[in-house]
Amino acid sequence: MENHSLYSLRMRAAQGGAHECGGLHISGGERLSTAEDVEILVSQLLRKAMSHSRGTADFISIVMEKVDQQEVECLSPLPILTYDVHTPEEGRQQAAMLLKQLFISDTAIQNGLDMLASSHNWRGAVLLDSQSGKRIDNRGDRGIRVSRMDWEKSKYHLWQNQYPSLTSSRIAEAIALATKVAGSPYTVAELCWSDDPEYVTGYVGSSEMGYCRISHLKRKGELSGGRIFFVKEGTDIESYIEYLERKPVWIG
Ligand code: WAQ
Ligand code: MG
Ligand code: MG
Ligand code: MG
Repeated sequence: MENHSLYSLRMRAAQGGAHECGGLHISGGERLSTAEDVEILVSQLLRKAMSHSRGTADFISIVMEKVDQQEVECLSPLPILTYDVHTPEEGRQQAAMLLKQLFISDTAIQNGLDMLASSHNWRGAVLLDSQSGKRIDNRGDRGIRVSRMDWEKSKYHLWQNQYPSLTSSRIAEAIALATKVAGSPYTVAELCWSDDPEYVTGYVGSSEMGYCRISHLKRKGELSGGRIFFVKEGTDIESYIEYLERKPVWIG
């Protein structure tokens, strides 16, 4: 008999011991998988953990959990825009302009940019109130890890044909994450750049403006990077986090 179950796969890798023992975050990944694809996706996650520009992992955890099919939601990928800038300073100015257009306060924008610029060992995202600019989660460096989202395979192939220049697993993962995050009515916007030293492109994501890629948000070689979610005032934080961590979403 065919197995139509769905599984959530989550990987996290660190160096110098597990994250909770003070290890440096190397890599993470989350996939949503049909039963027949589980082995392939687990080996992709392992490969990601074991060949990473942030360093060699000596702790890798992969967790697999069955997901309730009834809860799955489908979201169309955010539309893509690219801003070509020449320096990280120009890139951060562009990011600030986009965030301002979404009515995020100057204080919140500045706090978000400062926190990302000085981050070096974040595993998940930080939640900021989009008006006061105050941090509203209490997860420390662990942050909130958005999980249970992935591209629907056939839809991804169609999307790839439309955007042949954006074919990389990194971009696919970022769009899936940004789409799920923007899918909550409590998200005003997301600001992201990678913590991988060689990757300097980041984005501002929102349901209003889409996935706005910015070619430079940091200098090559820097280890800073992470994600800030700017959240509406008065959001019920617990149910927002429950959506981010637990709600299964197909992108396509
Ligand atoms: N949930 C929450 N935060 C996450 C997650 C997640 N599932 N995955 C990563 N992060 C946070 C965490 O703090 C990481 O350290 C940080 O983001 C960066 O993750 O060209 O590659 O996987 O369009 O290094 C964006 C631009 C690339 C792509 C982002 O991020 C493009 C990237 P990375
Ligand atoms: Mg990633
Ligand atoms: Mg939204
Ligand atoms: Mg990274």
